[in-house]
Amino acid sequence: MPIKKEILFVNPTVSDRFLKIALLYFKKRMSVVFYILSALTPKEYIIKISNVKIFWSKKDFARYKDCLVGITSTTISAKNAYRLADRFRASGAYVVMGGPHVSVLPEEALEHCHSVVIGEAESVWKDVIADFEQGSLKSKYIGELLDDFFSPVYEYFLKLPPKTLRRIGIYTHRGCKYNCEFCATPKKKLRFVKIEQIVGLLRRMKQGMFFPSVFKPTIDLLGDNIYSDPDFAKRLFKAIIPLGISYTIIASIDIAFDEEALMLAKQSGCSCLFIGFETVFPQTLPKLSIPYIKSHNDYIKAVKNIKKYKLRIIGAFIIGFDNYSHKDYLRLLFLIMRMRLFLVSLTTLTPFPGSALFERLKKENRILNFDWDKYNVLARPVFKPRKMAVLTVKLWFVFIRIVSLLFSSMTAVFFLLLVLSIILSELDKKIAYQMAIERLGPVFIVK
Ligand code: B12
Repeated sequence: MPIKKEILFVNPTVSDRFLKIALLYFKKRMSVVFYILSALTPKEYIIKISNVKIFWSKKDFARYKDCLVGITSTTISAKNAYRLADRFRASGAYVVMGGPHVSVLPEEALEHCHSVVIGEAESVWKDVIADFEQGSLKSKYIGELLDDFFSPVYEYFLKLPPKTLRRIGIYTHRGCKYNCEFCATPKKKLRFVKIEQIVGLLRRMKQGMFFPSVFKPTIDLLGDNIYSDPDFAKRLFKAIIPLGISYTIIASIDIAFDEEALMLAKQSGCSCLFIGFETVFPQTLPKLSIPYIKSHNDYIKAVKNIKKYKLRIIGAFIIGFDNYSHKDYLRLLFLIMRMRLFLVSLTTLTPFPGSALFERLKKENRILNFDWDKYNVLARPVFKPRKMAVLTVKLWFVFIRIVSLLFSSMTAVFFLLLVLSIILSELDKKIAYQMAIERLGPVFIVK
């Protein structure tokens, strides 16, 4: 088969209008996946990345005839991902898909693409490239979970422009010590990036910044839960202290009762903790049923303790649990009002394929909709709640959303910044710039 040594990586957008706008904000952020795959691709390939592009023309598809097109997908972007895959495949491109959604439902994806990478790609991407060159792409590649998944790509990342690195953020670990029923990637083995590699990348990120000691870069330290291993978290915080950066991090609530961890987090420049409180019934979730949290009232103590160290909190709550009555929604509302968080993230309980919740609700015949566009966490539940109607849950969602916006300290500023940054990122001609660096092989961001 004729092939061109050119790859287009696509991060598809979603159908929901509100989420689409929110994702435009994240357009400035780049998915780490494509840089990992670029690092593992032979240097002679020309690589292009398309991040949440909304308008596609016929030419965009025709351009990649005989090329490899890699598309990532979550559940809410799955339908868009499939639409794009169909059009690329029809235009003569070789389409490979990967990501949490297609890893669970590879047969569904194979109706739209040539190959699916199931699980993590680091161990199999070289085989995909070799088979593409031989004209013998397999339908499925099953990725192993490598313990040291980052070392093979570290040098590549270290050579990326600091601005690009800042847009990607740093993945400090993969996996989580907890196993929540609603998690779409449950029981993922816990693995960490070496602390010296994280520090190396953070140093690189600071390069070229205007007075980095004054205008500190705010960096996202990404991963499921940094407090999965308290010892790792503390060693990491200590190592970051001399760097003088500001960062945000995701952690489970047990960090609130570890004074040493909170102090080190503050000293090392942590500005904000993203914490999943999820429910007013903490004892029903393993990750919240720690000895310190006997009821939702103990959340207030946890929040106070974190605030003592002047750390901000983005608190995540989920609407739609089976055991919620109207009284419990009111309780949740008052709880959010009392907590006075920096920002409140409110989502509807969504049974993502791959989660234990999906399997349970499917068995109970309670899933109402398998249209993935509807799995957007902000809409009405896609399953039948036990105690109330779907619409009632949606109304509670809207009501609590509005009130919680009024009671989080950053809401107005956040929305202003969101709108501003969308406008700025659209005006930013530099989005279509070439990021080629010698010896890395060219990587282009396409509009
Ligand atoms: C960080 C993060 C975010 C960040 C993204 C920041 C960024 N710069 O990309 C933000 C805050 C924007 C975000 C938002 C959302 N997120 Co999120 N997020 C995560 C998190 C914690 C890490 C994702 C990540 O990048 N991991 C590191 C990369 C390297 O891993 P990976 O994506 O799995 O990719 C590997 C393989 O899947 C494969 N692969 C992936 N794509 C491709 C493509 C090709 C071509 C190939 C060959 C291979 C391949 O290779 C990669 C390397 O091994 C995950 C949890 C998790 N454990 O994955 C949740 C997760 C991805 N998010 C999830 C969800 C639901 C959301 C939201 C809907 C909102 C929410 N929960 O509030 C939004 C929607 C965003 C969207 N576009 O769809 C779910 C997705 C479930 C699903 N089936 O769709 C996850 C899995 C959480 C969970 N455990 O349930 N999220």
